[in-house]
Amino acid sequence: MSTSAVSRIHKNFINGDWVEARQGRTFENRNPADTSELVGIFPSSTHEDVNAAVEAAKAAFVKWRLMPAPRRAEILYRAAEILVKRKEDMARDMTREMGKPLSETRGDVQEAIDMTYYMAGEGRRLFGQTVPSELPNKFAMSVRDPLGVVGMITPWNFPMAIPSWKIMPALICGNTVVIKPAEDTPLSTYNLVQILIESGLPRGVVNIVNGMGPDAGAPLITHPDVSAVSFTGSTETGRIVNQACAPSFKPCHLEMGGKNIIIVMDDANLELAVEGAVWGGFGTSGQRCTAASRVAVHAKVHKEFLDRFAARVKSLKIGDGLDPGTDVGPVINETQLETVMKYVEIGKNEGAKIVAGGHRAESGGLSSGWFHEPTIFSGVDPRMRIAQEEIFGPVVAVISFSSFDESIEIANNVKYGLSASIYTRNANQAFRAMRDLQTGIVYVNAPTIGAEIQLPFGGTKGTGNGHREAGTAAIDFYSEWKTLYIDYSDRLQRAQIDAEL
Ligand code: UN1
Repeated sequence: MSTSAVSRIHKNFINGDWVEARQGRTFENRNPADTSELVGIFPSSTHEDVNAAVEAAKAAFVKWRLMPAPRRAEILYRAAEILVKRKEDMARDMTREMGKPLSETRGDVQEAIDMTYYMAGEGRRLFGQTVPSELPNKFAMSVRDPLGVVGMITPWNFPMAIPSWKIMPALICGNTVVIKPAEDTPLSTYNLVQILIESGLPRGVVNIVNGMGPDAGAPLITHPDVSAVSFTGSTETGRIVNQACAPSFKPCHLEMGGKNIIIVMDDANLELAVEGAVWGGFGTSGQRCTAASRVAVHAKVHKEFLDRFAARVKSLKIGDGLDPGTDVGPVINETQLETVMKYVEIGKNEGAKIVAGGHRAESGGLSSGWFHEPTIFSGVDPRMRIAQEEIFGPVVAVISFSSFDESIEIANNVKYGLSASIYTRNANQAFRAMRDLQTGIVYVNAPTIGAEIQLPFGGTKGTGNGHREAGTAAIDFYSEWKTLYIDYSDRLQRAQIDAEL
């Protein structure tokens, strides 16, 4: 089945039915590479729709939590199989709705496939602990309980992968879901949930409510029947989500901004470091929370690196992501383009020097999309705003340093802590960097992007609030420990007090 190239009117998905928003309002989803192309029309929901979705998820939880996890897993396995078959169509839809090149949207769908298989496998694990009791004839163990209804708010840059990072672990643990996808990319969440439905997911277990943050997202996170919230997006919005969850102590997982760095030491393989900086800085047009928006280069190799980096970046082809020759697609929307252009001005005013790009890209048929040239600033002081603030666009700040310790200090001296990388051939330096970089993810001789789903994903400081997605770490968020003591001695045994056999 192909959903590509069909402009469709979409609905919310509540309790197994496709329904319009109660107030009948809609919004448009347009292709950022060519805004004359309408990808679809989606409902603009309010608290009434959220209430209906949460009610459905709450009712569905009663049975879903009791379905054995290996049975739940069978649905996920089937979904993964269908995803594999539809990968190309899903990737095309995604490129049309958010712009990144097909090779990358295929990767996004692949990440959802990987996560779905992985979490399906967890259906036969979900390990707890069995430990000896200190008392005789007593059994002690811990098991994982689901939380209930989980509310999810997902971003537009990984519109299938990130919903899968949240939905799949939530489901395998026995939770039910209400998801509000980003208003720029609702179609990819539809495609994912459609596949779960075809795989046999019972009614009400996953519900989609589309719309804007204040109208649909806010009532979701504050709803008393939503037991936990998972949010990926900006640090500013994450703070609002965190505060909204605080009064009721609602568990809340936040995955937020980054100001990730690639450190290039003087002994690095420069060719490799340049390729890493190009992919890390300009993959997804720099719109990854893991994007390498800072590159710190040892003074001894700074000039050579910069020359090569700038030459490579100038040769990148900007265009429609559906065109196989495209390296860099558009940014997501007009607001984001304006933000990028604003930061380019800020960088210039701060005294940094543009060595590649610097402008909106409009010639050669790009004027009807939100394109910006891949842009490099050199001569950047680490305190400048372009070296401190998340831009979320194709702008890289190159900083010079003269010692290993200085590079680590520069790396850590930002308010975010998602991902960092070092290019060096010196094992001692690599291990010191792994120890001292204050980020949730560290790469050696690879760029800051490209995390795999079987390990924890997330960051420190302004990037996160201590939780992680992916791998078994995700299971930790989507389940609650329950500790079980079974005394089969037939007498009162007092822990810490009675010791005799
Ligand atoms: C994101 O940018 O929000 O590690 C997620 C990576 C991808 C995921 C990025 N696997 O770059």
